Parts: sequence; C-alpha cells; structure tokens
Amino acid sequence: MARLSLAACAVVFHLCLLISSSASLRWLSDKSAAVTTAGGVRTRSAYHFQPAKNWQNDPNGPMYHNGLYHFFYQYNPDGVTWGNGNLSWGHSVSVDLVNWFALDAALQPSRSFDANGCWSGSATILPDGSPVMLYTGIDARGDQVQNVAFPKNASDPLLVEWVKPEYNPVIPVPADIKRDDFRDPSTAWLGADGLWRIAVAARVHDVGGATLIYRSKDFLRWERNADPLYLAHAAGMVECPDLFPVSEPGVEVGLPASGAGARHVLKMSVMDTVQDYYVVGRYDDTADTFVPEDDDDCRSWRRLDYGHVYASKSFFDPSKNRRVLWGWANESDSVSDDLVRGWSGVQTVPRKIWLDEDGKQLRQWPVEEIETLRSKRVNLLIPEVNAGGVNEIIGVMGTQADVEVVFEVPALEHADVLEPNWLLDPQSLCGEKGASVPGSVGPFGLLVMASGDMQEHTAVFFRVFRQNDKYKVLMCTDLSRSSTRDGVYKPPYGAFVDMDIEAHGGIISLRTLVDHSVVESFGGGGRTCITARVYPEHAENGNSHLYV
Ligand code: DQQ
Repeated sequence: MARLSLAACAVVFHLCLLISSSASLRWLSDKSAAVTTAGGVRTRSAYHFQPAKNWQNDPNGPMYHNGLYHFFYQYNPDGVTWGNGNLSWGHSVSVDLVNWFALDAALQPSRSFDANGCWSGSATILPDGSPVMLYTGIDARGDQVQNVAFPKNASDPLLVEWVKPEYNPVIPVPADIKRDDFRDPSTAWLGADGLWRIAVAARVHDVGGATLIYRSKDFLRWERNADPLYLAHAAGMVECPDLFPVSEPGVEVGLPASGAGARHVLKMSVMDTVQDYYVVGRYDDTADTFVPEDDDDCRSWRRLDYGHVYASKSFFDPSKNRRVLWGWANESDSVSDDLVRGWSGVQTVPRKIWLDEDGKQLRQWPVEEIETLRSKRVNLLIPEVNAGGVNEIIGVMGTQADVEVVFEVPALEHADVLEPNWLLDPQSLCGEKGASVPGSVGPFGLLVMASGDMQEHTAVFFRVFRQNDKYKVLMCTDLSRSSTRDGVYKPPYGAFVDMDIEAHGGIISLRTLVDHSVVESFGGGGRTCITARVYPEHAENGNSHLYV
C-alpha cells in the first residue's frame, strides 16, 4: 500500500468573513440582491470584483489616480451575454482595492468610431499626472480601430465623464490586417527618444499573431514600427498584450511602464487556447526589440494562471510601489445558468506581481489589503498527517475563507519516480493521479467547498515526484467532484511548481481563497496559481466544509 510520507504538517488557517461594513460595498451588495435570483446569490462572489448585474469580461485601464484606484471592465449594460454589440467600459473606484463603489459606465458606444462597441484598452498616466485611455472601438462598419479618450475634468477625483475627441480613430486598421484582427492597445511607455509607444495585438496576413508597436509624440498621430515586438507564427490571433519592466530578481518593488529596467515581461492572451502566457526577456527601447529568454512558441511559455483566467492586465501602483495584476475568470457552467443568475463573470483578486529570485518566473500574491477582510482567525498545528488522513477545520464558514497552509515533508527521498513524459502534460497527470489516488509523497492539500457526505468537494493538492536526484512538485485543482450537477465544466487543472523543495527544507505553502464559486490558489509562495470556478449544489444553505 502506498505510504504518505507527509509526517509533519503545520497548518495555519486565516479565515475571513465578508462583507465588510463599508458603505460603498454595501451599496453594491444591496444592488446585487435586487437583481439576482436565489441561485445567483448562492454562487455570487463576496470579495471578488463583480458589477451588480450583467456580463463582464476583460479588466480594462486599471490605474491609481489622485488617491483612488479606478477599475474599468468590459461590460454589457443590457444583459448577461457578451455578444450584442453594446460592450461598454464599466467603472468602479476604491480606496483599497477591496471595497468598490460603482459608477456609471465610463465609455459607451456613441460615435461612428465605436458605434458597435468599446472594447479592451489601457490607461496611461501622463507626466502631468492626468490619465488618458486608449481603447479599441468597433466602428460603424465593424472595423476594429484604436481610439483615445480623456477625462472631461482631470481634477474630478471620480473621473466620471470621459471625452472622446472628434479626431478618433487615432489608428485605423492597417492594410495587411483583417478588420477584426486588430485590438487591445496597451499602456503607453516613453522610449529613450522621447516618443510614446504602445503595443497592439493583431494577426498579420500570412505571418501570424503579432504584438505591433506604434510610436507617437502626442497620442494623436501614431506610426507603426516596421517590425512587431513579438510574432507568434503558429498561434493565430493574440489579444490584450502587456509589456512591463520588473525589478531585479527577488525584489518585490514594481516599476512604472517604461523602456527602462533590466528585464521586461511580455504577456499575451492567445485566442485559440484562451490562455494567458508570459515570458521574461530583454526589451531595448531604442530599437524596440524584445528578446525573450525562452524562445519557444508563446503557447509553451509560462502561464499566469493554470486555471480559468484570461485577458489579464497589470498596472503600476505608485502609492505602494508595486505592480498589480487583474484577470477575468469567466463562468464555466452554461449560458442558461447565466440567464437565471442575472450576471456572468468575476475578476481574480488583485495580485501583486514581481520577478522571482530565479529571474525566470513571476510570483503572484493577493494584495495585502485582502487581509483586512479576515475577521476570524483559526490556527491549527497538525503534527502528522498520514495516508488518508482528513482533518476538518471546524468553526469556519466553508463558502468564504482565506486559507494559508504550510506543509513540511520530511522524507522527500520516498517520492515516486517521475516519468519524463509526465512533464509534458501536468493537467492530464492531475486527472490521472487525482486526489484519491495514493502516492508516496502526496497527495496532500485542501478539500474545499465540501458537502457533509463528501459527494461534492474541490481538491487543491500537491504531489512530489523524484527525477534523478531532484524533486518536482505537481500542483492540482481537481474539479471532477466539485459539483453533482451535469453540464458544468469540471476539469482537473494542474502545473508543476518551479521550486527546489529540497532547498526549501521540504516546505511548501498553499494559499487558497474560497469565495462561493471561486477557488483561487497560490502554490509555492505564488509561483503557480490556479483559479477555478465551482458550482456545488450543497452550498445552497452555506453549510460547506473545509478539510486539510
Ligand atoms: N475581449 C475584448 C477584446 C479582447 C477580448 C472584447 C479578450 O478587446 O480582445 O470584449 O477577451
């Protein structure tokens, strides 16, 4: 019989109860109660960003301005689905990235250059401190064009009104690009020559998915560089590019968008896989070239999240000198469920991101403000967990929790040997070796959103393998038992955690944010993230369980 050699397991649980008493959040909450059905309330998140009702997708133009965080997002004011040509920019503000006050939509289709939708884009803070938005408009003919918008009154702290100048679009569709393959301008940065640059996603005829660079001195006239910043020959259309500098490896300080910085990160959302990939590389702001440290097809780069997250976007937060990332976590049940709920789509929690000590991967961690939501703390020290040992965490609300666990594995040498081809497809490996398949070191982790009879549960767990004289840690979120309902997407999600567990004394951490229909996990100190959407039936009455 397989032996679980996880002998010492120190487990610390921090539990948070929401909703906070902030007036702004209460206002959102009351609105939501008015528009959602019972099912919508059950699965509605409590501390992941959601508008009161309707459809949301990509995060747009996040920024910090005059003491407030602004968050914009793709929003359909008319319904719970994406596609009726009326996409707008929803707008909320916050002082702490946690409690949000909803405002009217900032951008709505209104002019010939965006008559069929205001699609994704980004904010740039100009040297005088005022913001400018670049966004994709779907114009009256259905072309994707790039537009600018400015606040009507830059000293209004809420930036409620936005002006779209007559001279839009500032970048029409180029001749070598199809009218519907040209979108999602990035935040602009200044190059050494004093010109602004932006990256725009496109598919160039006969060439491939591309991150094009445009240069401008005034945000009005833009000139395209002859060469794209990055070309993904085999990947098809790419979306929502993000290019930003990072500090030295291991330094958590974020940097504003600019050409300066020893290393940059390029992130692209790839349409045919619906995944966000990133790579660390060297950007030269004179030649406008980017040399990735990993030259593979971008679909082999690292992923920001190995679960259900897309179209992410980061911004620099000068108030805390950090870079913060948002990502869209779509529903994964059905459109008819969306219609019943009255809403669709959540955002991940805002995550601080920085370059790991290894200089190759990003680390991600919920912004510290999320911890202000912890209202009741339960600490546990479990000296030893043996095979099959399941310890219930009593006294917490299983549908809404912030769980931090530290596992110590004293006998790594017992780990099962890794078969080399397992490295190629960790997701399938998580399916093959699910939470109930015993191994030598693991599975160990959490069972969240579990019904009393365990018919429903979501497993977030690790497994350690031996490869020659090194160890590999697999992280999985297995949804196969997350709901007894049919018609819900219930895959295993998985990835290897790129860390030397032996050098860390056999210690590995897991943080999981449970929020009704969201299970957002950070493995190995945020080296590997997996966000899942779950739809358990049992949680109707809030009576859900949590186990280690
Ligand atoms: N969503 C937006 C586009 C973007 C896509 C439209 C990515 O601008 O390419 O809602 O999810």
